[in-house]
Amino acid sequence: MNMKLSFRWYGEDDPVSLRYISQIPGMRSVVSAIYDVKPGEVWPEESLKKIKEQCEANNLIFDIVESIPVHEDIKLGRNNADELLEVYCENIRRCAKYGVKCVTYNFMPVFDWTRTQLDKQAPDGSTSLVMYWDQMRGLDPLKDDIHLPGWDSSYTQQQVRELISAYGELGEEGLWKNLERFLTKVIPVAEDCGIRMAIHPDDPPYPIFGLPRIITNEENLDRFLKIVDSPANSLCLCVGSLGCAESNDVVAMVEKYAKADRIAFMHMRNVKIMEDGSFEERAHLSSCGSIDMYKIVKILAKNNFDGYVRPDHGRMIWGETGKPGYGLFDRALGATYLNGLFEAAEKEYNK
Ligand code: DNO
Repeated sequence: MNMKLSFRWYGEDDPVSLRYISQIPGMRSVVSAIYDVKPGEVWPEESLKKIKEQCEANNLIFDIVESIPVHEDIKLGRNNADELLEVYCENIRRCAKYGVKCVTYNFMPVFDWTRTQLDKQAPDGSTSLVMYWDQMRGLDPLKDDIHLPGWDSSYTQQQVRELISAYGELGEEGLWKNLERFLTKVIPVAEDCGIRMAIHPDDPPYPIFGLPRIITNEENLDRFLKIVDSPANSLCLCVGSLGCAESNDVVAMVEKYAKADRIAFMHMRNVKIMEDGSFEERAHLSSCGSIDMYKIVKILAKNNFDGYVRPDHGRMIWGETGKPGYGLFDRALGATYLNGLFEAAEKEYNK
């Protein structure tokens, strides 16, 4: 196959073992990161070496990192941003030294993905992550002491308040400016060491709590790609993140950016958009959600996509417990489904 099938692994504490991951048919690459180092610190080489060796011992390749987190002070353009950018570049060099070819990151202020419930039960007894507006409305992180799933729980309520007001002052254009500074510094380093940087879209792709969110739609993705016009400055095209806003035509986006060779990594997950704009994460199959997975895979195959693909969040099924979205069973089913779609599409288009 052209595409490189991968699976996210959270390191030795992950209840899903590399051995089990290696038993999934067609599995090639492991997506991981160094989790015991704070954003803004250098990743120890021994830790990278260890993951590489553990993967190799299981016949897997550690060549994709998700994520090297971007420190809030870089996003806010604070005085220490240059120093932190130096550390970021050093981490890219170190990853490259141990065989990494693609690094995923995001530029979301304060919070990564936002959901209101991690274990919403479907009629069949499976559970998944959801974002319901009825649960979301009325929450105000400036007033209430709330911690939504997906947020960095190491912030105190006071720190969250300060960050939110700092981003309020910065605004969208300020965030763009700091992203530009990040890319201008980081992309040449990535180019030099053969790494493609893949930005993850904001999830969900609209402002939450008045925080600026900029990696959200086609217009903004175009703007992002133009800042540094190089394959090293690419997208992690997460169909579930972009696809949970009805206004985004994800299929058209995949087509445009695959043609331009600006997708380094595909996150494949299905979501069902509800009438009021809420959404539920669903099984990977097209028929289970709002996204046509087969159309997307056909477009990738037509464009000879040879980047990384991973089955993104799965439901919890068959009594499995573990990290919400990141169990073994449903993601393995997702992988198998994707293998089927890709085999069919690649044979069709690459005769
Ligand atoms: C959610 C993930 C994100 C992603 C980061 C990339 O499950 O897709 O947390 O890893 O946004 O930096």
